[in-house]
Amino acid sequence: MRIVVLTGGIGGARFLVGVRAHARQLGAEVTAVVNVGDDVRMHGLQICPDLDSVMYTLGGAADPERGWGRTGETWVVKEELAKYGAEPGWFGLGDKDTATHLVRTTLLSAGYPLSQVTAALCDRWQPGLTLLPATDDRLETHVVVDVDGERRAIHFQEWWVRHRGDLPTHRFVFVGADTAKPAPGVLEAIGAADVVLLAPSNPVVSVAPILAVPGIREAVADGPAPVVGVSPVIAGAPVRGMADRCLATVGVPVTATGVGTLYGARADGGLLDGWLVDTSDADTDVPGVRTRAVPLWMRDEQATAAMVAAALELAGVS
Ligand code: GDP
Ligand code: FO1
Ligand code: CA
Repeated sequence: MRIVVLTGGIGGARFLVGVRAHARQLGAEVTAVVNVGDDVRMHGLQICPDLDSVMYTLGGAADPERGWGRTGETWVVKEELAKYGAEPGWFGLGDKDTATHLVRTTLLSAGYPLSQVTAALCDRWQPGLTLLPATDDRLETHVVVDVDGERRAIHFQEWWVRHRGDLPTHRFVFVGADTAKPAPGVLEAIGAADVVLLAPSNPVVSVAPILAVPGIREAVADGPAPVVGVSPVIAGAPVRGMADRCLATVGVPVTATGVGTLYGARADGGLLDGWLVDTSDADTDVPGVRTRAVPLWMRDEQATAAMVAAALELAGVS
């Protein structure tokens, strides 16, 4: 069996731990198509937060408290940058993490595409599945906000990390998406999949930028594989992060029904055949979509693998 997962960073990474565990039992192959909209160049280094969250988590090296960056991290480079007054001071690059960005930036500068660079980094981390960036092209999420009485577009990281989303926010723009091409292997994996899963990732700033790459949404919506999404919202709240602020910006209720309706039914031009929600959201109703309620707290690998088993059953491929 071939499983494709569209995913963001921390939430998606935790989900993939369960996907990998269940896939091992089935002898299935997994491809994760990862958001690159969070990517940013800082201090001359190319940083890919969602790819790295997934790579470190599956490699057993992610900091469990923060969810991003490395376990056992030190911050000498950050402190030295601060002593130079180097901006941006609000974004922390750990020493171990910096080595990843140095290797990535060197390979990108030598002309290798991000997909090949990601594969090279994964040689070290052995994530146990194929990690593909949604695109090798530049695609950055920018956020249109009011700041100091002025309307401006700022980089997603400035919105998320510096301002914690706490600004009057009008919209998200996926800069470069119009002309981006799916990375090599993305359309092939979706076309050959037995099932496509939407991870319980932030639908607005993790999954939407993947789908904004021309060809990816179409490949999922019109492809042969059943599509099942897993709700990132439980009992009207995002489990962690700022999905509530993001959903409010695009006018979607912070409920499992709201997010399911945002993705929509395949039969009505949307994406979903099935929508997996938490037992506390058993009343979820998304027209045209089969809904099932199971516990969706990703407490540990076993609980998450059980979610994945339920998603495959809902897809009719278990
Ligand atoms: P990010 O890119 O690092 O923000 O991570 P993702 O976009 O992949 O995932 C973030 C989302 O994961 C959050 O909006 C949460 O709603 C969701 N999430 C985190 N933990 C859980 C969990 O245990 N269960 C479910 N269903 N969703 C979760
Ligand atoms: N998140 C923070 O809240 N503060 C940081 O200083 C920070 C630095 C950082 C460096 C590298 C990296 O890969 C991720 C980093 N993150 C940081 C997390 C990340 O920016 C966000 O959680 C995501 O982009 C949202 O998915
Ligand atoms: Ca992200």
